[in-house]
Order: sequence, then structure tokens, then C-alpha cells
Amino acid sequence: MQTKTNWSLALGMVLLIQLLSACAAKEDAQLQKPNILFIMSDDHAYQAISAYSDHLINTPHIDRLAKEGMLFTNASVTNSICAPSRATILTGKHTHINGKIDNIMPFDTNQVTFPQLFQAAGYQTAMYGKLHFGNNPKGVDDFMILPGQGNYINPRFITPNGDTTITGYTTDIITDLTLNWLDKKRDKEKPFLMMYLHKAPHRAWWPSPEKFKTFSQKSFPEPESLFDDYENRGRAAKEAAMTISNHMLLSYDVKVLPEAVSALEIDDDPRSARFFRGNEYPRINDEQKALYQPVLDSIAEDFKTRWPSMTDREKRSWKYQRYMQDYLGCISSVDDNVGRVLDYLDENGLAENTIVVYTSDQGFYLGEHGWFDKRFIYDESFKTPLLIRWPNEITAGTTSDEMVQNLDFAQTFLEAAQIDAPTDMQGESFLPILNGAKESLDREAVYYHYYEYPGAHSVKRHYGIVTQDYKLAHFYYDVDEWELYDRNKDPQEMRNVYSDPTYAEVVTTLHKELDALRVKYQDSPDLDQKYIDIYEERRRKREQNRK
Ligand code: SGN
Ligand code: CA
Repeated sequence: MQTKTNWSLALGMVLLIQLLSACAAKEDAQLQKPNILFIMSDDHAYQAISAYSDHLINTPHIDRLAKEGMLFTNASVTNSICAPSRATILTGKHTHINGKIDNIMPFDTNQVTFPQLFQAAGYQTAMYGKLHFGNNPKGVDDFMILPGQGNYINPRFITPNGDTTITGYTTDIITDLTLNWLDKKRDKEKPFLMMYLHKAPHRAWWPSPEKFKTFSQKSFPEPESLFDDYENRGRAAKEAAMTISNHMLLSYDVKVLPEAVSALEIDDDPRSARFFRGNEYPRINDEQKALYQPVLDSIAEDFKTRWPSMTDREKRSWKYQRYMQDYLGCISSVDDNVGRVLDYLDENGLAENTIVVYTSDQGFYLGEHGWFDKRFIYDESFKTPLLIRWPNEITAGTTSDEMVQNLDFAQTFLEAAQIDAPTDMQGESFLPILNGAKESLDREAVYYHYYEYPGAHSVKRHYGIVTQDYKLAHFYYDVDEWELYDRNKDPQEMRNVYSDPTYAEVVTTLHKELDALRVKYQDSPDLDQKYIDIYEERRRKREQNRK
């Protein structure tokens, strides 16, 4: 009897020990799961990251991610505009499937977004900064997001417990919030997913007072195509309303005080003065004003002295310089702040097992083709910066020219965290590229579709296919034009060779491949029409409301 009891006791002990160690192993596995720090800025052109090219600015902190990780030279988006890009990132689905075709269309919140899957799998999750999505995020334990586009100075935030306004410069503040959560708010026993989302360098490109001062003294090289005349292209490029010459506003964009503009009796667009009279400049306090005003005065002075005698070309160059000074001033703050966060990871032993991603919601024109803004399938807006560091898995200093897309992020992160991805996501995990398991994905081409037309900047609707060598696009709705670019021979995309007989075979092949991609991703002429009808309906409603 005695013996039997001892035996059961011993067995019980063994079972208990096994159970405890199983729990510990589970906890260990949970702890070993990588953290994800997803850093995204808004409208950050890869041309303005020195890991890609240092002709405009040095971004030493963002560059660290390339030096210590992987730089993607061919990363792109599926629809080059803010909210649609974010919807694609969150759902892992193309615009025509997740329904967020433009910045206006509401997002159906019944859809699964990847942070929800991380949260359900035991991750600590948070989001700070610009979501610009129309809805509050789902699947995050904590968030503070800017309403809509948000403000650069003294921004208001939406939080789970109501609104709050914080004094200071938005890029610094979003970083403070992020660091505060990492340091004080999260459960350090669990892996984390942090979405750290900058507003900068979005229009109207408003740098911090210090950067405004220093960058207004700098000058920058002009891109070769600054004076593009859009010959050899279709109507879409000619009719886009995003030129530095005609659509970049003197007060709103390049910060010439409205008094200086009217002193020269120039008819600036009526919307232009709103920067100084609307919700941006007037929200700053006296202390901030004392820092900004002297720089604004000297810009106004320079403008009044030089503008009247400038040729049109010189005016374009002058505006380009002002644009770059402000845009790059914003980038410089983003870079400094990325540095603060990377330092935090280093100092807290988090660097090794944290996947740090730096990207933008799309690319941007920095004077190429005479433009600012984005939207087109052409490279500067179609491509987006992407740098990823994960010391445990990625070989430092590697470069990949794989055609990865924002469509792939969700599945990549989920696979890295060993969480099952829903089967209806449309991307492909590029984890094998990151950890070197594969040299390339089984992907010959990517698909693109832009919708927001008629709309801001008048970039016509188009869809297309991009391979390593070519780009074929169809502009439709109020045109029916095809464009083909030879990416190797014409990297600046200055010559549409669609009708050039030398490319006849390429055209035939690409048409077939494009049709196949449309089928693969379930896009169709019916859906094109559905999304046109939505615009027609919106227009009818607007007209009715006017009556
Ligand atoms: C605003 C900007 C546009 C910009 C869109 C979309 N105009 O409308 O220049 O293209 O946002 O940007 S502004 O006069 O309000 O600055 S997005 O990044 O949100 O898609
Ligand atoms: Ca954007």
C-alpha cells in the first residue's frame, strides 16, 4: 500500500515537472517569436534615402537598416495612394478586393486586418501616428492616431479614451509615444507588434523649426527630367495636375507669405493662403512662431526680390528648391527619430530579435517629370522604399531586387511569427528572401491598379503589369490608351514604345500575362465598371446636394 502511494506520488511529480517545463517551453517559444517594429512614413520617396541614393540627403539612421539588414530595390505598391495602400497592407488584398479604392471610400471593418491575428496569437500590439484610414484600428491593445491627415504642429490625436492635443512637432511626438509604449506600457513577457507611422513628409511639407532654418539655406541638384515636356507619352502624363510649375502653390506649398504674393499682384490659387490662415500655421504658439517667422520673412524677401525678373524655367527651379528644402527637412526629422528608436532597441537588448521594417505608403515625385505627388504606375510613385533588419535571420548588408509589394507584408510578418495566414490573402510571404532560404520568389510580374479619378491631381485611372524588364499600362475611363516602357533602356520612362514595331512581340506577351494576372487576382472589366459607377453615384449625390 505504502509503495503504491509512493509510486503515485512520484508519477504525479514527474507529470507536474513535465507540465511545468512544457509551459516554460511554450513561454520560451512565445518570447523567441520575433518582435515586429513596422515603421512607415507618408510619401517618403526612395530618392530621399541615402541607402538608395545620397544625391539629396543623408539618412544615416534609416541607412543602418540596410547596412545591418536588407535593402529592397524593387519594392512597390499595388495602388499608389495613402489609404488604399494602408488597406492593402492591413488586409493583404488588392484594392479591388478590399474595396478601399481611394482615400474617400469607406473601409469595410468586417475584414480581417493582420494586427488582429497577431493580437489573437498573444502578441502585444500598438499603433501610433498616421493611419488615415477613416476608421480606428482593430487588433491593437493601444493606439493614438492622427485624425485624417493630421497636423504637423501641436497635433490632435484620437485615442481609445477620446481626443487629446499634444504640443510640439508631430514626428517627435509620434516617436515619444512609441518609445513610451515600448518602455512603459507593454507586457515585456510577450512579443510585440508596433506600428509606428509617421505623417511626415506629407504635403504641405512642414519641417520642425530647427530643420526649417537649416534646410532653407541648402540647395539641391535638379532631377534630369525636371523640364519634361511629356512628348512621347500619352494624355495621362500631360493632363496630370501635379506640376511644380502650375499646381504647386506659392503660399501653401512653398511657404511664401500671402502678403508677399499679393504684393507682387500674383493671382495665387485661392486655396493657397489656407496654410497661413487655416488649420496649420495659426495653430502654432508664440514660442514656435518666433522660430518660424524669421525664416518665413527671409523666404518672402527673396521671393519679392527675385521672382519678378525670373523666366518660367527659373521660377520652376526656385519652387523646386523651396520644395526640396521643406520636404527634406521633414525627412531629416524622421531619420533622427528612427535613430532614437533604434538606439532604444540596442539599449534594451531588443535589436537581435526584432524585425525592423522601414517603408512608405508609396513613393513620390521629387521634381522628376516636373512633378510632385504620386498615383502613377511610373517608378517614382510605384516603387516604395523598403529596408528590413532582423539580425537573427537576415544577413547584414544584403540587397534584393525581388518585386515584393506592400501586398506581401501581412503574409510575410505572419509567417515570421508562425501565425497562420488566412488563405484568401493575395500576397506571398517573402520570408524566404529575408532568411536566404530562396534566391527569388516564383513571381514574374506584379499587378497595379489606380482609381482616384476624377479627383485630386487628375491622374487618370489605369491598371498594368510590371516585370523586371517592362511595364505595360492601360489608361481608361475618359481615354483608352496603352503605354509600354522598356525599364532597362529607358529607366526614366520618357518614351512610350507601345506602338514601336520592335516591341510587337513584347506587347503580345505582356497583354497575355496581364490578362492572366487580372484573372489570378480576380480583377475584371465588371469591377472596373463597378468602381466607375460608384464615382458616378457620388457625383450625382454632390449635384443633388448643391441644388
Ligand atoms: C491631399 C493633398 C494632395 C494629396 C492627397 C492625398 N492636398 O489632398 O496633394 O495627393 O492629400 O495624399 S492638400 O492640399 O490637402 O495638401 S495621401 O497621402 O493622403 O494619399
Ligand atoms: Ca501617402
